[in-house]
Amino acid sequence: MSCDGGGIKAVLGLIGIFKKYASKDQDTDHLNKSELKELLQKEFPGLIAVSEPFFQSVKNVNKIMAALDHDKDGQVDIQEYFVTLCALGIGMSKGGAGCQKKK
Ligand SMILES: [Ca+2]
Ligand SMILES: [Ca+2]
Repeated sequence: MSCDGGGIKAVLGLIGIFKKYASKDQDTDHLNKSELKELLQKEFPGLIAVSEPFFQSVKNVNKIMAALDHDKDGQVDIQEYFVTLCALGIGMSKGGAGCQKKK
């Protein structure tokens, strides 16, 4: 498989972001609460302010974790991470630029 396409590079970049933060403790396959918080703050700044219903209701990392942790094991795995990105991408595609802050 060629890895030269923009789409492949974008997906690899998203995987790289997950691994960068998931690897801050010994469990490199999952984001714990602090890893998730750091990922969201550094890679998705302003996400909570994005006017998407999925994120509007979340006020703290506990609620974010609860929303993303579909299998309720207390951590976010790569599948849960990509499900979240899908929801975000769909919301952003419907909302135009997607990174406008709600007034
Ligand atoms: Ca981890
Ligand atoms: Ca989980």
